[in-house]
Amino acid sequence: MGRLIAISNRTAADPSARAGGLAVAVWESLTSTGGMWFGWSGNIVKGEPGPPEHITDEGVDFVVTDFTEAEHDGFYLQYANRVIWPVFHYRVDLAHFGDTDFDAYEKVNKRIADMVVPHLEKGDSVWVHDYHFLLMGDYLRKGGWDGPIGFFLHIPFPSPEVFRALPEHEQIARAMCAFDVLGFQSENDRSNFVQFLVRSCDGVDEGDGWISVFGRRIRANAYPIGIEAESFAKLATGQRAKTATSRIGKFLGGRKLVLGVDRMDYSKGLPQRFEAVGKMFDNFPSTRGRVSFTQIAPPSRSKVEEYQDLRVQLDELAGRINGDYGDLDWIPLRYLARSYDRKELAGLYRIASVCLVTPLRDGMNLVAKEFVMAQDPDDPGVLILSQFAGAAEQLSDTLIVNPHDRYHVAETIYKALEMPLEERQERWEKLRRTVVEQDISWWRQKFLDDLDVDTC
Ligand code: ADQ
Repeated sequence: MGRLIAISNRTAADPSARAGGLAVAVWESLTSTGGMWFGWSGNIVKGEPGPPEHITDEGVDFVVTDFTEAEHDGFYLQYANRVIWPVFHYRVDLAHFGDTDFDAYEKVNKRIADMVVPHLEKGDSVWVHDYHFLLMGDYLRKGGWDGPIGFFLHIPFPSPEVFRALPEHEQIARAMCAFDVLGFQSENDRSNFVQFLVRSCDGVDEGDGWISVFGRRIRANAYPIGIEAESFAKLATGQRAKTATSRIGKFLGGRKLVLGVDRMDYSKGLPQRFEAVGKMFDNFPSTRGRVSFTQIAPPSRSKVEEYQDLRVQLDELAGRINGDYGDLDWIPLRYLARSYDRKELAGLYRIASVCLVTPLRDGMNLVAKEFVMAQDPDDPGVLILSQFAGAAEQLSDTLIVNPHDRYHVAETIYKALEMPLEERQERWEKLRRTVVEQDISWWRQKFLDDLDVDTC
């Protein structure tokens, strides 16, 4: 059985990063096959970085490197997060196409590839993660590696027209075809990628995921990422969850909770969501004083200007909505710019009558799946899901909305709040089954089977 070699920007070398689903899935694969995990240490250094640090934990060898200030800025903050992230989320208007950032992106991809190649042995399979490393396959090949390389994109792949807005799209597409198996979150993303190859690169779609392009045969498929479904359900009835439920219960005082949980990111559609909630209080006066909306949104990438602007916009909107609708004994909209422990989140999901997952674009969105698993089967809440989240392909039995249509979102929240118990249970049972069947282990296995990695 060959080893699995993982490459991602952040690794689970830091035990606190191990709680997330992805870290768990990759970790499980590595401990079962034996393997290595390469990435960034999380440190930024002045001057040249020292030699990579080796850490061994439970049979997994981590090799992590520091970034220089120039790498962290050009590769991470600029090209990855101010070019690829906005363009792949259909926000070309927010992209900053600098002169030198792609150079930094190329150099970091090459430097990490050069760090990996000497460790590779015959029989190994490489699994590269996410938009930071779109060029990694090409550099591994140039470094002499001809064994299998898989790639999984956690964010959307945009439509060909939008992808073409990226000045370096040709180089990126060609480099991506050095991977053997390319995994996308949804059929929609997969089809965008394949359409680009067929229309712009003379690729031939041979069916069943196979594509001939640039003299190679590669596979592109949808592998929707899942969560650790059963264990998340257990968290929702644990002590820590109950404490969180009782704390928010005191605040609610019998009112119904409408909940949002997101990283503070412009892709998540938070201003549009706040406005829709305002519209609901406006158009459905019976909800006033009876319903409270709480949005949990820890700031992320706060060194990037667009994220700072979003924070200001949300602060203003929250103030305005509370000013317009609030009363002496009622706060219509609460917005908590901090993160909570997963166990506490599970409790909040469980007590919520409605969860709003309304991104303008999202690769998958795991909050939607976590909310489903946290519900009480005797009295499940209702998930309202954006048609632009990858999760909408799997969770089509829930209430699906266009997040730009504030009136319709407002109406849907009202409909969810009024939904009879029987309908809520029927819908929830279908969602639960999907989330349990297509959990994180299912996702990992499906991908690694296609990459032909033998795991036990
Ligand atoms: P993200 O954009 O980070 O992930 P998401 O899928 O929703 O988005 O995952 C967020 C995770 O962070 C969830 O597990 C959630 O519980 C947690 N989280 C969110 N807000 C939190 C808060 N306030 N406090 C504590 N925890 C919080 C990227 C892509 C997604 C894709 C995932 C996985 O953008 O589309 O689903 O990767 O592939």
